[in-house]
Amino acid sequence: MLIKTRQAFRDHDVTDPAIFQSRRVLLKAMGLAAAAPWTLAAATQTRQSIADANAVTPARLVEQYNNYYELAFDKESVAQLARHIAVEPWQIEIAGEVEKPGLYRLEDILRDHPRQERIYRLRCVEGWSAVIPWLGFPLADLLKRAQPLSAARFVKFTSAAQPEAMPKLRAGAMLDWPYVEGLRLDEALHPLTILASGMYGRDLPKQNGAPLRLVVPWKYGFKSIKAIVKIELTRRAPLTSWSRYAPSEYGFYANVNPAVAHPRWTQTSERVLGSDFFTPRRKTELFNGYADQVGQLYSQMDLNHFF
Ligand SMILES: Nc1nc2c(c(=O)[nH]1)N[C@H]1C(S)=C(S)[C@@H](COP(=O)(O)O)O[C@H]1N2
Ligand SMILES: [Mo]
Repeated sequence: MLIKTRQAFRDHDVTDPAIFQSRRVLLKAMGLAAAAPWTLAAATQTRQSIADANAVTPARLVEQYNNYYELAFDKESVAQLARHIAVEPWQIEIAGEVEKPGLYRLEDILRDHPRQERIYRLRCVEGWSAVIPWLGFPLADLLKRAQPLSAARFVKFTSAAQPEAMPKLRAGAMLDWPYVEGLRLDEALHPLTILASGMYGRDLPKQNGAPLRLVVPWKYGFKSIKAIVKIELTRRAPLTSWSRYAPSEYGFYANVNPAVAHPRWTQTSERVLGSDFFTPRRKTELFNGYADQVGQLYSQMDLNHFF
């Protein structure tokens, strides 16, 4: 299925016997397996926990646990700090290898591209994930309007730089600001790739990338750049902020892949946001579960390398 709708997610039965099994092993180790009621409770709870891994994450968690390095390097203070970001008026520059470069007003873009709900899993390279109902439209629709020239092969995205509102920009800390990300043109044109201006049925909170952010669900979260002010079509792969900072840790492609470890930690599993101590970690899937839709894009590529 191309797009996981809210309904499809609820109906999806994802009980995983392997995890069910490991839970019983854990209980056995705790000396509890003999007690039938406990086992039964554990089984029920396990089903519940695994089902939760596919349930939409509560909005409050997604709004209060954020990576936004312009603001802070921890996740808990981002929501408060984000209040100072100015999001009105907002313009997006479309530049580079296009027939129709120019400054586009956000309200015009949103008027011409009605929002659809897309429920995607977001998998951060740090090893956690959340299931988020975005409101957005295919990036392809906007790019096609600007009419890419035949020389265009990549897309470079740039985030807003507002030093008054962004402490880490004032400090010149960590990354080379503004935050820059990029996609190959065919990735950018893929129907799963969206520009989101909302989530959970409302406009995007500032900490989640208002007023407009990218969402590329089969790649690690750092590709999903927030507060976009510029989209440039280029001939060469742009140098992205995280690749520049640590090329061996954050590649340009950054496709979710449980078989390729980050140099400092494994990527085989992830903590589902909202999990408690007893919730098993979720097994990370190749392309974050979207292999059927996007695997074809990488048929020529050695996936055993972290790009
Ligand atoms: N401009 C900008 N965009 C960004 C980031 C950032 O620090 N700055 N962090 C990225 C990372 S690492 C992740 S995991 C996601 C987090 O999105 P969320 O806070 O909406 O969950 O945003 C991505 N987009
Ligand atoms: Mo991330």
